[in-house]
Amino acid sequence: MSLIASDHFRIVVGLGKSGMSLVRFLANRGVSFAVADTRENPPELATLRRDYPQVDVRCGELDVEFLCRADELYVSPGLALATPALQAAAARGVKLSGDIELFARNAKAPIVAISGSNAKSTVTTLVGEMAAAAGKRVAVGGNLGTPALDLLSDDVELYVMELSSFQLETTDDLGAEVATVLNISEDHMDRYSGLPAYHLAKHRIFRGARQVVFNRQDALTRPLMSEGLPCWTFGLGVPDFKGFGLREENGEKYLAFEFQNLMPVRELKIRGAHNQANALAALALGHAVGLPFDAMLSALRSFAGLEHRCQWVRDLDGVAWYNDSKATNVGAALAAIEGLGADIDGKLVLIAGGDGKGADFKDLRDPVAVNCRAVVLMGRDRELIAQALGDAVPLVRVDSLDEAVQQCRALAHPGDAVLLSPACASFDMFKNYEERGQLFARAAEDLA
Ligand code: UMA
Ligand code: ADP
Repeated sequence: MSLIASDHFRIVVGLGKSGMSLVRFLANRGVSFAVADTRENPPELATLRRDYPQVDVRCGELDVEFLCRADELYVSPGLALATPALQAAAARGVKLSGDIELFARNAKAPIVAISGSNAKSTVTTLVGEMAAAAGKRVAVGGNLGTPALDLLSDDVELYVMELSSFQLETTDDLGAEVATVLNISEDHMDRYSGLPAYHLAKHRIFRGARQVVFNRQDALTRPLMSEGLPCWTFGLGVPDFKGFGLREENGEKYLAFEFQNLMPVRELKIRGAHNQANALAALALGHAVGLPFDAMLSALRSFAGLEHRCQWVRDLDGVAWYNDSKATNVGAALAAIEGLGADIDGKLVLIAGGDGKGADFKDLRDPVAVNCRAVVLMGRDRELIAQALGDAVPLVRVDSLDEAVQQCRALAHPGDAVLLSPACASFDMFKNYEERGQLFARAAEDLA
């Protein structure tokens, strides 16, 4: 049974990947709906017109009267709920919802739900690989990759979902088997009034959860109301009851659960303290849903990390080049600067800048002063970063990524590493972070 009333009229607002998944879901269940998008030519318009020519679609400025014909609006995570037309419709009694709420109402298998400012994709992928190694029929997606509704199937035994704060804003009752917020640092400040509002959105992930996982090193990840729920924890310190952490024995560092060593840290292919935390988080989530340790550890041993996350590109004249294009906020760039900075003999030459999404860059100053030889700045918000860094290290301004790569070649000494870790979104100069990372890697590979 599909848990969706068929006598109501819906409007899908936003015709990107998640909007199109909503269209398929609603059409397959015979629900009547229309589509709206503020863009004149939304990405999935041609697909919609080809596959569902009968669906009424309105492009351009949202029309409140049109929206008010619906009982419920399914709003894309790309559109702020504060959009005046959406608020006007809500004020007239139209319910605002989203694809994840519908997914949760219709999923028949347990859900592992993962949010956080950083590491979501890495941990989601890891838990998915652990479940597959344990022989589970697992579906992995959400903010990462396949939209949630496209994953729904009676064959699935476990859903592993990466969820963004935008998706959670329209989700009232997720009902996950286990939910986590991995870490919280400033991101998307162009969509939120401040950190408290962003924190509240993230914490909606715990609604209806049967178990929770939180980060012992980040108080903001603790669920506000978890009394009575089984709580598992992770962190880089020595673990205690129900905790995952690190233990040292005979000079060897181990991933550990409670009082038991699980696996030497050196067997992980993914590098840096932040990735040890990610491995521990994945173990905690997998353990909560009953995955056996042997399968989880074998998945951990073979996981080489995701593209664009502190990914090694090449060595040239004693300088290593790393692509961390996915560092779209300050917290992610800090993890890379501190993690990689501690791992190399020399210094970092950092490429930063882009669309800062309203962030405050001041936390970059001290780690940059300690770890960097120079910073090459590009993109729309490069002057905001320059102001935050002050005279910590030499700053070089450039107008293109190619120019940035040339400058890094000239600035780096043998033993140094060049790191693209922009602390910003890419949309001011590139299609997305993948394109930025690919162009960087190509330019670095082309250096003779
Ligand atoms: N937009 C409009 N008008 C609209 C609708 C969207 O101008 O009516 C614009 C907005 O600027 C928006 C952009 O289009 O940012 C994309 O919106 P969309 O509705 O076309 O997005 P989808 O293709 O459905 O992609 C969304 C997620 N995008 C966002 O949350 C911005 C994808 O996450 C997600 O993979 C996909 O659903 C499937 O679930 C991407 C992302 O950048 C990877 N997420 C952010 C992040 O990870 O930081 C949260
Ligand atoms: P998300 O899906 O939340 O963006 P990713 O796994 O794609 O997370 O990683 C995004 C960025 O965050 C990468 O640049 C990566 O180096 C950095 N990162 C990974 N793990 C952590 C962590 N535990 N804390 C802070 N930053 C991290």
